[in-house]
This record gives sequence, structure tokens and C-alpha cells, in this order.
Amino acid sequence: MAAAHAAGALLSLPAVTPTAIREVAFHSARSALSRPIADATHAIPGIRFVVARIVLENGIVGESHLLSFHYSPHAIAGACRDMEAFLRGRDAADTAGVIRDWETESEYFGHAGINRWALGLANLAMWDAIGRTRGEPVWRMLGGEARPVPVYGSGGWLSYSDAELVDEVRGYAKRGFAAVKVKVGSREKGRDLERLARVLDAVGPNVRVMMDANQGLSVEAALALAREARRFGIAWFEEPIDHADFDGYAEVREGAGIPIAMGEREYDLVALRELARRGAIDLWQPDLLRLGSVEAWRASAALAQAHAIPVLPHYYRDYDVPLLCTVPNGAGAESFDWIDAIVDRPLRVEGGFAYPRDEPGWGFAIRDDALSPLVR
Ligand code: SMN
Ligand code: MG
Repeated sequence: MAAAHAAGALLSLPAVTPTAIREVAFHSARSALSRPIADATHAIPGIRFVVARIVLENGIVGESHLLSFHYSPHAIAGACRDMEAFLRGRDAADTAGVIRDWETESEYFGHAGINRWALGLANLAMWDAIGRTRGEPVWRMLGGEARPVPVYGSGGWLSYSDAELVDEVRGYAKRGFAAVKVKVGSREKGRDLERLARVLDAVGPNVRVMMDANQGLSVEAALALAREARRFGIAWFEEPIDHADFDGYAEVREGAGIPIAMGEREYDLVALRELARRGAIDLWQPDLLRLGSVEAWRASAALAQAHAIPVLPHYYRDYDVPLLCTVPNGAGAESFDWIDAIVDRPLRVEGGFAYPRDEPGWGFAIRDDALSPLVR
């Protein structure tokens, strides 16, 4: 080692940064629980992920994943290939520089969309690799304090039979979850209320129930459903209408009489700013991969905090739980079991709480045997 350094000095070779990114690879992975599901606006044939792995000059591997389902496999693979070329040789510790330069490159085709997802993959793998290099979990690198985070059990897809719906929410209640969320926006008249009634009956009075319309309703239909749901004591109404109809949100919030949640479709902070300005939102649900970075997720939490809006992020439980330990306004996280059977160290979820991992980086990785090639 000393000799190599001396030779390097003699030949004046540039020193290699130990945290420089040497290799970048992308893979596909399928959830062991994969099956067709549907909400008010999507029919989804299976549950799949794109997985990123980077290797640093110091030999440390950093990993990340995004929930891709079947959508745009060639487009996301193309964005990953562009990211691969962009990332090689960059310092994994320079997350701010990578965000800045990738955003500059993405501006031509638009910041939102597939390039932002690719940035999210890169950013999370970089945080993982730097955490593993330093021997610290991400929440500690960000000055957080480990604490149990309340989680709610999510699902209740419109494609379920009544038996499947009841089984799922009962399963969550038995495992100690204090809240569950189910889909609404069924085309069949009266069906949403019938499903909600079944769920309420199945979980009993000690479990809160939330509903998610995935932008599937008009303002009028959302108001009508909200008023009925209010009588049932539904805890919140998520994405009742088109995510960009800010005035519509204000109208729904004004008349609904129950809290309004949204955020999962946002690539930036515009919707949060506009809805907060209109007093039209009760819960902010940032999607880490759509926002594209730990940095943007935390900026969104700070903006929400400035408006006294709690943060209850969308989907990415295994990243969100540690991140929620770094902000003052975290209200909890969404829980699906979709990655649990394909990771080396499943998150501890017990009695309605998730416990942030203590291991370096994000503290888990998708197992090699769950990986397959990304479409070329
Ligand atoms: C949802 C949508 C897409 C992927 C996972 C989950 C849903 C939710 O809208 O909020 O749970
Ligand atoms: Mg949702």
C-alpha cells in the first residue's frame, strides 16, 4: 500500500477517491407476493421493482429500489442506462452535486417523470453506500434519533373479492396494526360504502380505517362519498380527485368534513405549496422516488412543517421509517409486505410500529437470488 502510494506520487497519478463510483448496475426484482391488483385508475398485473447497485472504489456496495410494476420497462431501463454513464466516476458522497448536474441534464425533456425516478435510484444507492462506508445508518447521518414509527396496513384493492378484502384487513388487525387503508372509487353504485362497512365490521372499533380514491373521482362524487364516509368515522380521504386540481381540492376539503391526504403523484413541491396556500390539505404524502432524493423528501417535510402539516409518506416504508426519524412532523408510514420476503433483513414491524434498522446505510438489501436482468 505504502509502495503504491509512493509510486503514485512519483508518477503524480491523481489520487482515486475511495468513495468514487466504480460500477453501476440495474436489475429487476419481483415481489414474492406479486399478483394482479387494481385501484380506481390502474389495473396492475404484478408487483415488480427496479433495483440499482453501485460499487465504490473502496469496494462498498450501495443499493436502492423503486416500485415499477409493469410500467414503461424500456423507458425506465433507458433512463437507468443514461444514469449509469452519468454516475460512473462521481463521488458517492456528493449527492448535492449529482442532483444539481442530473437536473441540468434532465431539463430538456422535463424534470418530472422517468429521469427523476432514475435520480431517486441513484440518490438512495449513494446514501446507502456512504452510510456503509462510514458504518452509520442513514437516520444517524442526518442527525436523527431512532424511534418506533407508527405504520398503517395498506391495500384493500378494488380487484379483491369481499373475502380477500376482509382477510387482508383482519390480518393487519391481528398483527397489531391500529389503522388500515383501502381503495375506493369503484364504478359500481354503492359498492364503496358496502366495502367500507365490511372493513369496519371486520377490524372492529379499535382500528382506524382510511380510504384512497387514486384521483378517480369528480369533485361532486368525492364530496358525496366523503359525507357518507364521515358518518362511518373514516380517518382520512386520500387523492379524492385529479392531483393537479388545486381549487378542486380546496372545495373537497371545505365540504368533506374529514381530513384530506395527497402527495404520492408529485415530482416537486408545487402541489404542496399550492394546497397549503389554499388550506386544502391535512396530510402530506411524499413519494421518495418521485421526488428523486432524500434531500427533496426532507425539503418537502420542511415545507409541510412550515404549514403545520404532518408527513405520512407514500409506499417506501423501508426508506421512510429511517427518514421519519429525522424530521419533527412525521405522523407515520404506509406498510405493504411486498419486499419482506426478498430482502436479507426484513424491517421489524410489530404492534403497529416499525423499528428503524440500526445497520449501516439503509440496513438491508434485496437478495441476489431475487434479481433478474432488466429489459434491454
Ligand atoms: C399506491 C399506489 C401505487 C403503489 C402503491 C400504493 C396507493 C397507496 O395509492 O397510496 O397505497
Ligand atoms: Mg394512494
